[in-house]
Amino acid sequence: MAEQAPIMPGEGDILIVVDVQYDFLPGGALAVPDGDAVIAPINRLAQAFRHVVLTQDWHPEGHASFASTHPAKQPFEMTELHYGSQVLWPNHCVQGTEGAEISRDLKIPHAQLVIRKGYNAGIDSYSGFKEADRETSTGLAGYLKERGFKRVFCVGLALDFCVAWTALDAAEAGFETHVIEDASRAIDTNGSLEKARQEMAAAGVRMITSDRVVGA
Ligand code: VGL
Ligand code: ZN
Repeated sequence: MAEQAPIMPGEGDILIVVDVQYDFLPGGALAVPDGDAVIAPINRLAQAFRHVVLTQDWHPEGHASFASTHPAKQPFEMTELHYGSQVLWPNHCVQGTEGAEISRDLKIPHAQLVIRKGYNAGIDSYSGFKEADRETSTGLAGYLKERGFKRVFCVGLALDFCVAWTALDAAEAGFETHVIEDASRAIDTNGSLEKARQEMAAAGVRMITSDRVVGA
């Protein structure tokens, strides 16, 4: 197979660092297996990108995605909310708590925007672009378009939820979209990783590794 062409990040490219928050890191309320392995590659990638945006999962107490909000439900079970089926999670990323903070081990002082999501009590938001009702927008697509970005590179936690949904919405919004696998880790509950991979492939999202990125 021919070697894949190197990627040289430029003015039209944005790195989106998804949800690298203490609750998704080892010891956190919804720790992603091996989650802290994303930090070193993300820090290297961020050096190669002039333009970086961070997302931050940011739920009010009693959020509809928390199992504790629903009588007799356990984390990782499913329920039906007004917009469709929803995985129920342990309480995580509650606004203003330590667990909701973005890891201080990320070294990205040049990040240009932090987009918070999941702040509506009744709607989850895996995606940095659109909430789980698939209607409520965070404004990120408009922001990226107004600034003229053409290619989106997604990394972070978790590959099968917030990274995948962010990438799917980036592709749908018309960006050429890449997910950098070695800078992401998955939760992988009930087949979620395989499903996310299939959906991303079908949507034309390109899975790459950070060694393709010049300067990372
Ligand atoms: C996430 C589950 C619930 C994520 C956020 O960042 O992937 N997963 N909230
Ligand atoms: Zn969440």
